[in-house]
Amino acid sequence: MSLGLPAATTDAVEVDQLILALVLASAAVLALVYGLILIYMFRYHAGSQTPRGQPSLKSWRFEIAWTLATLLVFFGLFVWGADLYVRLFQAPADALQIYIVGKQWMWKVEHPGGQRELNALHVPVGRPIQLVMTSQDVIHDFSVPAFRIKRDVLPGRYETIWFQARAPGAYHLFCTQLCGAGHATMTGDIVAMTAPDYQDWLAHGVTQTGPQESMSSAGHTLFMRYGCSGCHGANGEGSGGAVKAPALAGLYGDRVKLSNGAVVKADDRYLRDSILTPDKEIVAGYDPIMPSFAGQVDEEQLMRLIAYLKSLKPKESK
Ligand code: HEC
Ligand SMILES: [Cu+2]
Repeated sequence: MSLGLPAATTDAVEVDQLILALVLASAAVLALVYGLILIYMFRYHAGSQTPRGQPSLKSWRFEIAWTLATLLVFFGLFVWGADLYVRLFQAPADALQIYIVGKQWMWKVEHPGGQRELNALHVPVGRPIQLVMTSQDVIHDFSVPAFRIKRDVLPGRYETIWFQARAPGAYHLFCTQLCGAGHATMTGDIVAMTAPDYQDWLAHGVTQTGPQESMSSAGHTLFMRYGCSGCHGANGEGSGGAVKAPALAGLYGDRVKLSNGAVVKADDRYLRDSILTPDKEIVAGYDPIMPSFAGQVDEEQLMRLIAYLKSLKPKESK
C-alpha cells in the first residue's frame, strides 16, 4: 500500500505494512458492525413476518471469545507499532553521521569530510545514515515522505533520526512546521546514490570554497582558536598543571560521573551542553572553571567542535 508514494527505505516498507494491517483490522470491525446493522434493518423492518418472541440465551463463551480476539489483534498491532517506533529512533552503531542545521528558510548540510551543501542531501544507498540536526532560529521539521520519516528540528538541542535508503533516486524533503514567511520554500532534495557514486560525489561533485577540510580537522582549528586547548591540552589529552581539566579523548560514548553523583552518557547532547552550559553538569573531581561558549560559537562551529571531540581516540593506557 504505497498510495503512489515510493517506499524508499527499509523501514518505510514496514511502516506501510503496519498501516495496511491497521486499516484491514479496522475495516473488519467496521464491516462486522455495519453488516449486522444492515441485516437487522432488513430482517426486522416494520411489518416483517420474522418471529420476535424468544430472545436467545446469552453465551459467556461467545462473549469471552470475541473480547479476547479483538483484544489480541489490537494489542498485537500496538506491540508491533511500539517496537517499530523504538527501532526508528535507535540508529545502528555503524551509521554514517551527517549534520544538519535548519534556519529560516534553508537546510544546511555538512558531511564528516567537510563537504557542505544547501537544500540537498546526498547519501549512499544500503548504509544506515544518522542525521544530527538542530535549528539556528525557530522550530523546523525535517520530513521526507518517501522515507516515512519526520522529526522536529529544535533550536538549542540536537535531534537525531536515521534511515537506510533502498534504491538510488531523488526524494523530496519538506519543512513541515510553519516557520515564517518563507516556510513553503524550505524544501530540498535527498539524493540517494550507489556507494561508488557517493564517493565520487564527495571527491568531485561539491562546489568548494577554499581548501577542503574535514569537519574534525576544522573542529581542531576551532579548539585551538577558542582556547579549549589551553585547559584541555592541544589534543584533548587533559592537563594537570595550573588548570586541571579532564581529558576529552575517548570521551564520546563513555559514561561520565558528575559532581552531583549522577552518571550520564557522553552523547552529542552532553558534549553540546558541556560547551554551552558547562555549569549545568560538572565532572566529578573538577572545579567549575570552564567558561560558557554560548553566543561565541555558532551552530555549525559547534558541530565541528563536537566532530573533533568524537574523533579523539582514547589513550592506550586508559
Ligand atoms: C578555563 C579552562 C577551560 C577552557 C578554556 C575550556 N574548558 Fe572544557 N572543561 C574545563 C573543566 C575544568 C572541565 C570539568 C568541569 C566541568 O565539567 O565544567 C571541563 C569540561 C569539559 C567537557 C566535559 C568533559 C568530561 O569529561 O565530561 C567538555 C566536553 C569540554 N570541557 C569541552 C571544552 C571545549 C570544546 C572547550 C573550548 C570551546 C573548552 N572545554 C574550554 C576547563 C576548560
Ligand atoms: Cu522551516
